Amino acid sequence: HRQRVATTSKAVAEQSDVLQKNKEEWNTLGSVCAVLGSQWGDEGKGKLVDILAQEYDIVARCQGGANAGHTIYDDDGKKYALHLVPSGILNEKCKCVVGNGVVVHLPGMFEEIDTLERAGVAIDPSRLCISDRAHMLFDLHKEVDGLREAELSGNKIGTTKRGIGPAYASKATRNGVRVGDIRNPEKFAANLRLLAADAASRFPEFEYDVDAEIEAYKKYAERIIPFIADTVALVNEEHKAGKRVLVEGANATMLDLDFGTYPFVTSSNPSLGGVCAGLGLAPSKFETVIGVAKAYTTRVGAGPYPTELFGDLADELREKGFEYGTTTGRPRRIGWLDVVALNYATTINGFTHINLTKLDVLSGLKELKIGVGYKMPDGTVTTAFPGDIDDLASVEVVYETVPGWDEDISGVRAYGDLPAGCRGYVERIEELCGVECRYLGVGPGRDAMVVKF
Ligand code: 2SA
Ligand code: GDP
Ligand code: MG
Repeated sequence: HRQRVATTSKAVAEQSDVLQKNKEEWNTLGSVCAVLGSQWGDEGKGKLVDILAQEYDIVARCQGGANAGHTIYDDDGKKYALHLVPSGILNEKCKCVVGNGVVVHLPGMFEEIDTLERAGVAIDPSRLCISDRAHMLFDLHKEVDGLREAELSGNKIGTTKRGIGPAYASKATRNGVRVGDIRNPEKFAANLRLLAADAASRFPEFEYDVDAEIEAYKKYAERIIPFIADTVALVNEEHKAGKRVLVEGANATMLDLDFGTYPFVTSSNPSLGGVCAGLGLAPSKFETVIGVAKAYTTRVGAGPYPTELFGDLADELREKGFEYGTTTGRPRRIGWLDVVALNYATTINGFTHINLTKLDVLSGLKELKIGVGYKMPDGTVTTAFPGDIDDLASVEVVYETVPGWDEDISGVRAYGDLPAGCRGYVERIEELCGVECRYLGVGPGRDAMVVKF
């Protein structure tokens, strides 16, 4: 896989005029741009952020935690799997910010930093800042995540077991511990003890050595304190000084705590509102919001999924698209593109552009289906995304069938060189969504992006 990516990169490096033109295009995206997932995650946000980071000064994460898994490949085809560290880290000129809305597991973050450093990526406080207001996610939150899932038995959410829900619950209950608290050891220890007591009172089987954890965090404090910053002030001041800010969404709108398929969602708001709340940059500053959408769909974890495919075609696409979780390795569920869901995400986030990814995975299919409506049990057809999962589970999807294409498109870099079937598919999606699919992913590599001029 890596070799294929590297080979493609090398071949395409020669097309420098196309790459140069693309760079100019990235500069038209304005001073603040958000890259957000429009489906159930893993649309390829990390890849686009890594590409755009070349033209941005700050790359910020605003919500979620190490449940996110963003896979990117550098120019040599070397693979990086990022979870908490923003995907701008591979661009030396970029400052990466972990915003106040993120839940931070410090040992996990150190592990990620160590892995990146071993791979030759230098990380110091000039490259990475963590918000003093971000909440800490402790091992106890992971344990509670596991205990809650066990309690649900047949109705599991299918979380990543990274402690995300329990960490946001602590935040909302107002007994959470914030990153800045680590600077005050007494306050930190007292608050962690309260958190542990709270979990122990709820779960009889809860086991946690709070003293050992407090000791461990004394060491973590030394390492993390230089990275802690008032990121609200930092991001706003840098923006005022003319620096460009790129937001890296994590998870996606259909997993949004408010807008997603509740309760089969994550515990943050991956949509644009969560970005503003999780960074402290005003909504009026956002000039572009790019919705990343896979040319088909995938989902990990449980919950209704109207366009889900089963059997040989699902298996074929899973293998061709390498659809396995970046964080947990879980096989992803596979489905056709769902335009009802995509339009809903477009409305919520106000996408100015769409990045349609993984078109290359669909090569070879004779025809493709696009979910364009939901037939309800009473026979009515709706294009509105239902708020209730029982309603969603009962719909029959209305499909439109369009021709596919045979050609391998992974080496194509100019829109006009894509086969007619592929262009037809893209243009039909644009018609149905009313948003231009400006960026088209044709492979996992950094260069494998067609810009539709
Ligand atoms: P959680 O752990 O509380 O956020 O899980 C709640 C739901 O959110 C889904 N979720 C995700 N879905 C897709 N990708 C995610 N990240 C990893 C990746 C997933 C992995 O990039 O591949 O490695 O398995 C992600 N994170 C959370 C989750 O499946 C639940 O449905
Ligand atoms: P994210 O969570 O949205 O950043 O996405 P992930 O990194 O979890 O999953 C997307 C996967 O698809 C990664 O393995 C990417 O390398 C890969 N990918 C991204 N865009 C493309 C594309 O256009 N074609 C192919 N074949 N792979 C892609
Ligand atoms: Mg992912």
